[in-house]
Amino acid sequence: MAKAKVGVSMLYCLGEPFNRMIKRLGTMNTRYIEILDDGTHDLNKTRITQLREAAKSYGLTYSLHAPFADINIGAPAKPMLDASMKRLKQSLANANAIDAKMWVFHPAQRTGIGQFYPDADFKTMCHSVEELYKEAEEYGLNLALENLPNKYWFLMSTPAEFMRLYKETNLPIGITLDLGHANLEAQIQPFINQLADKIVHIHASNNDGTDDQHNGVEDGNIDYRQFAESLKKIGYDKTVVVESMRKVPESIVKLKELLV
Ligand SMILES: [Mn+2]
Repeated sequence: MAKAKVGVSMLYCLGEPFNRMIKRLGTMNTRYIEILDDGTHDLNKTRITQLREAAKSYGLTYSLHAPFADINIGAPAKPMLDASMKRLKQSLANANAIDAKMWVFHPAQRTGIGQFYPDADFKTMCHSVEELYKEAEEYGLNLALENLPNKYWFLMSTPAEFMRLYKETNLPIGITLDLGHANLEAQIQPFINQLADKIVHIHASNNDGTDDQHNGVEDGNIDYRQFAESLKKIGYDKTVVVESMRKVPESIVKLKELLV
């Protein structure tokens, strides 16, 4: 039977020096590691070499989370959109350089001037997705767009928006289902029921439904037992990445118990 793999995101280490994060990589109780290419952990040549060496020493498989701070693939101002795309393309090259099996990126965010340009953010996002898809394809790299909460002004919080993206771009782009984000919009089951064949990566954390708290998987109102049952039903055999900022080791153990 198909089984999911449990991985972990190094997001929770973003506040510590990159070199300390690197030292943790061989001790994570999983070989599936998501690296975050953002903030003070943005990748460069030296860091890419360090990551490649760690992968070799410990037999690691990486996914890379694209930068998201100040990035907007639906930005209405052209210079800002160009800057976002330039940085994202750099991150795609970084993903290729560390042999990442997956590159995860965020959708467009609404802005204070969006009301003057109805629907332009969605259309701009479609263009950006097409461009990134093309570039990823040249590297032979998988990419997956993440669902984000509408309550934080993001597009792509519901299955309907993903279906519209499929219709308008005609691209078979994968989905990173972020359970914490989906929980804020009561969309976990709708995504699994309606888009099971498109989900290629999962971010796991928990919250109380009010805010994206990134708690350990047992601390919040997402029922991970029920979620594990749903995943087994759809035969999900890809990675479920713990993206908690607290109780990370405990969350890895719990998910392995439920999924593997
Ligand atoms: Mn996420």
